[in-house]
Amino acid sequence: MLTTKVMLTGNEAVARGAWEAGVGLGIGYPGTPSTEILEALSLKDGPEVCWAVNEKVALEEAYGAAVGGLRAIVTMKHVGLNVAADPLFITAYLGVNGGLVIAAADDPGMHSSQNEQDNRWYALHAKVPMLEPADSEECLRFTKLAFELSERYDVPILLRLVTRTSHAGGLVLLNEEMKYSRIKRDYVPSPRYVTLPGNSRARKKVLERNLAAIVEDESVQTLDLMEITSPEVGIITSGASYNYVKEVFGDSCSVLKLGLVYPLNVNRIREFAGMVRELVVVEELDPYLENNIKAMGIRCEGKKYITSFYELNPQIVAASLANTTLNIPFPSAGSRAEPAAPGPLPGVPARPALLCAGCPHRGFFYMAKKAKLMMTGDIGCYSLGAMPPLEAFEASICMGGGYTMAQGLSLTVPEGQKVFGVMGDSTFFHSGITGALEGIYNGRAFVPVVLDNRITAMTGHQQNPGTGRMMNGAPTLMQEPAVLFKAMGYDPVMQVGAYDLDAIRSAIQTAKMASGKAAIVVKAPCRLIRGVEGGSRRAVHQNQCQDCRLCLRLGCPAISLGEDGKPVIDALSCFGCGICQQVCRHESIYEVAEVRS
Ligand SMILES: Cc1ncc(C[n+]2csc(CCOP(=O)(O)OP(=O)(O)O)c2C)c(N)n1
Repeated sequence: MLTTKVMLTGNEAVARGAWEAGVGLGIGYPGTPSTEILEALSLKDGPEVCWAVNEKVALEEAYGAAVGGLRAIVTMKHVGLNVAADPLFITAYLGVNGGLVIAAADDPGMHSSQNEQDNRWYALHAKVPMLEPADSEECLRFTKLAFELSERYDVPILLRLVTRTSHAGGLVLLNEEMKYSRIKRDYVPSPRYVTLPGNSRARKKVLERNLAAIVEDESVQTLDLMEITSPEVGIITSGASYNYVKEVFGDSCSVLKLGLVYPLNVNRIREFAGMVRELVVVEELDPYLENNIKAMGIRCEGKKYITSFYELNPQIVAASLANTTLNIPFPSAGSRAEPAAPGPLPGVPARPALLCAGCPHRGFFYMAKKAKLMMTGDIGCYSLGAMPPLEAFEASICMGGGYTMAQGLSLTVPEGQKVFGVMGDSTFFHSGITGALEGIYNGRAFVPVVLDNRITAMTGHQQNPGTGRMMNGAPTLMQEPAVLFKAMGYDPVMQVGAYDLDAIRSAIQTAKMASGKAAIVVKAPCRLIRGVEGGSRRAVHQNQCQDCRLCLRLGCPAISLGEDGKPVIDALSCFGCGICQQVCRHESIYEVAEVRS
């Protein structure tokens, strides 16, 4: 066998594991830190790989493929599992045919997320076995095994990743001669796939039996690591936290690293607890392992020492256990730093996130603020429209919530006032359409707005139904939010160019006054899409500038104050969108004759 050692991120290794397992379908919705799993899988020959419109759709489609006998992997970020929770709970009851693996990546520390929910509770709650790899090698091995376990125990398997496992690189040994071979089981029609109470009552017993059996499975035993090196302190841990524990303590204390984090192997934990004097649980986020171990009647401590806030690292683990009564030697004394909250490094100025220079979202937000709209927002690049100086909307909750929250708010405002809701194109297709329909159905005083930049920008430019391309680049029907609004009954539906401030102003005005139900689509492609051309760059006539600083209220990173205190436009960052020229009241901003792209 010809093998090579390669460096893969955890996400790439999950993709490789799925490919080696003969996966027939990879499907998901983008979301940091999980996005690159499907992107890596799509580069391989063999499986069908695609972006779905949302996570619920992805899981349901994958489940259909699994029932038909294919192996399928579904990918999403942690909050995606909230969207997919309905089918998740049911698929555990119904059982699978081909292996079904759900790779969901948590984001402790909220590097790129709205919350830091600990998805291990989903496994417990939905009764879906969960594997948690600690590094890239395990990502590959655990993913591969997950498909076998799914088929053997007739349940979907959750693969829990966190930002560090997903994005960190690690060495993986690959069999160079391996070829893709799609696994397909026969489809056997059965009433068991129908969710009716009678079926589910019977299936629940099967599920409980299978959950008990999976813990005893021989191959599952290979997922845990029991390292007995000291009778004093034993640490129970899993996933990324294992790496921090090893970096701090090396072999100076005993460690039980759990690979199967639901259901827990009670006997193994009890055996380990019996071999050490004191038991400590080191885990990121919630006391999931700790609570469960305590519920087994085993004495241990965890959150008494280790914070449940944000991401752990070796420094935090070391500092948290340093000043305790635990008899625990610290081989690496240098790691006893104080825990630090996420934030800028000392001495580095904080730089708030900003929309890019030339971002097509900026003009609408500027005009919305001027029009003093009451507006709710959503999740995407355009979330930054809530930040100073744009400060265009007051609240946002989750994908799709931008429209529905606005409708609730509309019940609280004076008669005649309308509440606007704004979201991006990918978010509109993900879960905005149903909210827009709600607005028509219940006749809310609400105006839906789509900032349509023709791409899923926030997560790195994935295709969506509005781009007219599938994940593999093949053409498909290009969906237009304006057409969908019209079909629902919105009238007038106004589509305006994102860099045309007059058109945006008049669309907002019309929508405010319309007796019918108005909707607005603000359209221009994201300036970072390859091939999108900018306009002529702009510059400031320094002697004509009246220093009113209106242009600075756009929050464009290309515009700053020069040495003489007047605004200057950085020639390299300016995209030539021209909205600064439109807001300038003194004609002090002009086009420089040179085309940039
Ligand atoms: C349920 C859920 N799934 C995925 C994400 C990750 N995510 C955040 S914004 C976004 C897409 C934004 O795209 P779009 O609406 O087109 O706006 P843009 O970033 O292009 O402005 C995604 C996928 C999330 N936050 N929540």
